[in-house]
Amino acid sequence: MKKETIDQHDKKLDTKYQISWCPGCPNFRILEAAKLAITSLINQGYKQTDFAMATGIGCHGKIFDYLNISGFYGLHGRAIPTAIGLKLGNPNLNIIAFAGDGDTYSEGLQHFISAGKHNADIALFVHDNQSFSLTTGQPTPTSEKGFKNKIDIHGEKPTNPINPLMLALSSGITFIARANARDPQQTAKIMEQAIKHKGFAFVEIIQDCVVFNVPINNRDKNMYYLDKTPTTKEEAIKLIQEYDYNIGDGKIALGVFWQEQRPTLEDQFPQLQNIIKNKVQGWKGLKR
Ligand SMILES: Cc1ncc(C[n+]2csc(CCOP(=O)(O)OP(=O)(O)O)c2C)c(N)n1
Repeated sequence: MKKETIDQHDKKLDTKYQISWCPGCPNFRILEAAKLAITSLINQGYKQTDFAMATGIGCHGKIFDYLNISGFYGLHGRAIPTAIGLKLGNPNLNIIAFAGDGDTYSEGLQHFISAGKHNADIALFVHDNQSFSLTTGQPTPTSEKGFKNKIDIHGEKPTNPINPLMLALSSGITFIARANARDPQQTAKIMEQAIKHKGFAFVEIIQDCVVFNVPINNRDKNMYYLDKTPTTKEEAIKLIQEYDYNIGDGKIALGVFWQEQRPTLEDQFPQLQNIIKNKVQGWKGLKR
């Protein structure tokens, strides 16, 4: 990971819309991290128009209005296929999917697993507040056991949460990382690495929910950054399993847990190679 940090984001990335997230919501910091990551890439020669996003529906999805890059405000659970569609439409774009934990691990679960298999060259940033927050706090697959809510029969989630990083590893995802929303500088660096990764890059962003999942707030004391990316799956699994997504005193590792290179989805489309090689804008540049 690079040492330098960027303090200020490029103001071109701001929009005129008033932000309607709750005061204190870490989504503000995820937005800031995304702006810092894109600013850093712009400083390295990328253009603002080289990026596009797809979002799901939820509190996280509102980022579509606050980040000035092109994109598609998609459907709940469908940020990943929407992002893949954008990539296949113009493979020269760097596509970012912003999604919620409900979006990704509940309604959109199948897309997450198959994206791992196909290895489309997109980056997925999951705002994991362990709750369906826009719809007022129903449990998602990552909500902790005992999560108090209005839909479980006894008012509490009876089952253990899934560990999305384990799922990512077993789905063959080629870049797997975890970040802390409260630390935009480090999150930006991880996002930057994810965007540069050739293949499907998944960044799980641990996020508090200041209204509907208060017990998970303030876990920073349990978090630490990995010094280096594990080189074996055994090592990666050991670190991933330190945190089981229940509330406890266990350590929560942050950083890149896994990275490997495999042919991407786009590599398998002969039609796309001309577009990629000649950097033409999308399919209209195709010679028929
Ligand atoms: C197909 C579909 N199913 C369900 C909904 C209802 N819905 C809208 S937002 C939302 C919760 C989003 O939760 P999550 O993805 O975790 O994002 P958060 O609000 O926590 O950021 C749900 C269930 C919907 N809009 N569309």
